[in-house]
Formats: sequence, structure tokens, C-alpha cells
Amino acid sequence: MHAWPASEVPALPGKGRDLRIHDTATGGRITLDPGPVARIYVCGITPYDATHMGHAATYNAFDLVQRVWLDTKRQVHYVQNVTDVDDPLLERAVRDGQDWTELAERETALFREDMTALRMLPPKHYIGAVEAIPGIVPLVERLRDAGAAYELDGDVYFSVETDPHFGGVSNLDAEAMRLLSAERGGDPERPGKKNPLDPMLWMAAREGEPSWDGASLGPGRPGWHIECVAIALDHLGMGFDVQGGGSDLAFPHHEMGASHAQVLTGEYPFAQAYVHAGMVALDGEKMSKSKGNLVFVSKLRRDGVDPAAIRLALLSHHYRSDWEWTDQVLADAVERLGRWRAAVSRPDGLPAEALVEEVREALADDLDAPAALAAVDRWAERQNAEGGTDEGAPGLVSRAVDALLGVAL
Ligand code: 5CA
Ligand code: ZN
Repeated sequence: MHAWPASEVPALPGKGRDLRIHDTATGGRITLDPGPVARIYVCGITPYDATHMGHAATYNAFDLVQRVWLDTKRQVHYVQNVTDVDDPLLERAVRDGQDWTELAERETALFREDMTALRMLPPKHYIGAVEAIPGIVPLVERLRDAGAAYELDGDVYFSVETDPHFGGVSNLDAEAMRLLSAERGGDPERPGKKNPLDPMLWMAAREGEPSWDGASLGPGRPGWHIECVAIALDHLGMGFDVQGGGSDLAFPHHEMGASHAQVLTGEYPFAQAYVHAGMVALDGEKMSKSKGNLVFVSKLRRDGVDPAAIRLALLSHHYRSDWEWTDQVLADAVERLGRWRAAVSRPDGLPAEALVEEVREALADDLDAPAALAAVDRWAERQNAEGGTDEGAPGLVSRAVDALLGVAL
């Protein structure tokens, strides 16, 4: 699949700091030590509805990871998937009487437009589940042949007990895992499973549903977790730097994915850090396609909201916190954007080298975007009130805000 066009990342004087980031698996902050090419996998959308502010907030967090790494003069190898076949997508297509491939294509196209407008840097590899199927089948066969997967009425399940590290990503107790598994696509109640938590790797073809050649597995379609594992292993290999997504993916998705990969390769860990963004809510409840309490990026754009203001609204919350989208959040961002634009449009200004370092330090410190915004606010306030004599300052601030925060002033 093609991704979306990259906005230019202006070069800044000096060099950024190494990223210290909260890792769900260890429950603490770790300093990442990527090589010259940092590797990141971020779980993509299931394209049955348009990009909402929750999605945008999560992709904003991982866009900041990329920008911090680029500022340390590293290359970034960023991979993202599109879950373009899965139960919720097929159910929505049936509900609305439309072709599931058309639905997926249309919503993926809209997502690309939203990401472009928000200046999110694109992945190097943007891979759909459907196009990954030829790579998924042999992985499932290998797991089965190694005794790590078993068949149940034609479906193939992964046996979580074959991974000694199982549970080490989310660190949840058995009861919490069972509840979340039932809530998030698992089937802990299905009789005949070795362990109620075992996730499906390959679903045998169902009447009226799309299916693909599964070689010795028979016709069917892939489970959700193995999709991301196949794509990540293919394009990044084991031990990549960051596995990212919203906090609702820590269990079961990232837990299961890590186990699949660790059993497949005999290596540990799947990723150096598991990084999770908080959930954005609307009217007191997590924004979600299944509930329908959504604010869409595309709708705001159509209403004439500047994408830079949407981006500032996202940046005004720490990526790990759960927060509520309100009209006030957007109004504050519009106002801030106005103040910043006024400040950089003055012909000369307050020296800004120290500001660039403050923004760098804030982002390197577990992506503290609110602290970065506060630093720019302080500069803009003094600049608007007093100005200065440094001719290069407004340009430097514009470039830094673009390069590090993805906001075009
Ligand atoms: N296709 C799978 C991942 S392989 C999936 O979870 N798709 S999704 O469309 O449901 O979500 C895409 C990303 O947005 C995921 O990282 C998810 O954790 C995140 N996300 C979904 N809802 C919210 C929300 N309300 N707030 C923050 N992030 C969210
Ligand atoms: Zn995923």
C-alpha cells in the first residue's frame, strides 16, 4: 500500500537528546539506544470509519518519537499496518450494505488525507493485512509444526503457555486478562481451547465471508495479532526499538504479538519498548468507532479548522494521559496558534536558541509536549510584548516548531 506524502522536516542547528520513554513492560522510563537507524512499528487503523481525535492523538505521539529521533540525526525506519480485513470491518460493511474492500479503501484514503493535513510523517512501509497474508500463512504453519499452535474445528489457535515471557508486556493478572480478552476481540468462552486466553492465528473460511488460500491451513483469514507480527518481522526484525499504539492495545494485542514473535524466533524481546498512548474520551467515554461518540479530523477540516490548531490541541495533553476532547480544547489551540503566528511574523525577535533546547529537552523527557508548548508560550509572550533585535529568531522558532512538533506556523 502507498502511504502519504511527507512534509518537510526543517534542519535545526545542533542536535537533539536521546529519548527517555515510558515502557509498559517494565513499568518505568527507559533510555532508548537505537542504532543509526531507529526502528518503530505503530499499529494502524482498522478502516471502517474515519480518523477520530483518539486515533490522531495516538499517531501524534509516535510522530513525536520520529521527530525526536530525526533531530538526533538518525534515520527512522517506521512501519505501520492497516487492518483491512477483520470482524468489525466486515460487520460494518454488512450493516451498511457496502462492499468491504470499498469501505476499507475509502476510509484508508481519508486517513491518509488526515495524516497529511496534520503533518504526521508517513511510515516507510505501509502494509495492509490482506497484502501480508502470503507471509502470515507460513508463520502460522511454523507455530503449528513447533507445537505452539493447535487446531479447533478448522481454526488455528496460538498456545500462550508456550511463551515463558507471556504476560510480560501488560503485567496483568489472569482475571484482568480474561476480561480484556473477551472485550477486545478474543473468545475466552469458546469450549475446547487449551487456555481461554489463546488467540486465533487463522480462522477457517466462514460462509459469506472473504477467505484466502492458507496452504496446509486450508482457506481462511488471519487472526489480528499475527498480522502485525508478520509485518513487523518482515520489515523490522526482532528487537526493534518501539512497538506503539494506544493503551487499549497493550492487552491482548501487544502481549500476544510479542509472544507469537518470541516463540517463532526463539529470541527475546520482540521490542525494546512498548509505548502506549492514553485514551481520548468524548462526553465521559472513550472515543470509539463501536460506540460512535466521535469527533472526526476530516469533519473539523471541512468546517474550516486549521489542521495546525488540531495538532496543537493534541499536543496540549501529555500522550500518556487519558483526556477528554471538548470544544474548549480546540478553542484554546486556535488561540495559541494565533499568538505563536503573531510572534513569528515580527521581523526580528528575542533570541531563541535556549527555547530550541528547552523544546528538545521536554520532548526527550517522555515526549512532554505540554512542557514544550509552555516553553514556546513563554517565548511568544515576551516576543509579542517586547520583541528584540535577533533577526534570525522568528525563523528559527518557526523551523523548530515545525521540525519538532509538526506545527506549520
Ligand atoms: N488496527 C488495529 C491495530 S493493529 C486497531 O486498533 N485499529 S483502531 O482503528 O481501532 O485504532 C487505531 C489506533 O488508535 C490504535 O493504536 C488504538 O489504540 C488507537 N485508538 C483508538 N481509539 C482511541 C482513543 N479513543 N484514544 C486514543 N487512541 C485511540
Ligand atoms: Zn497491530
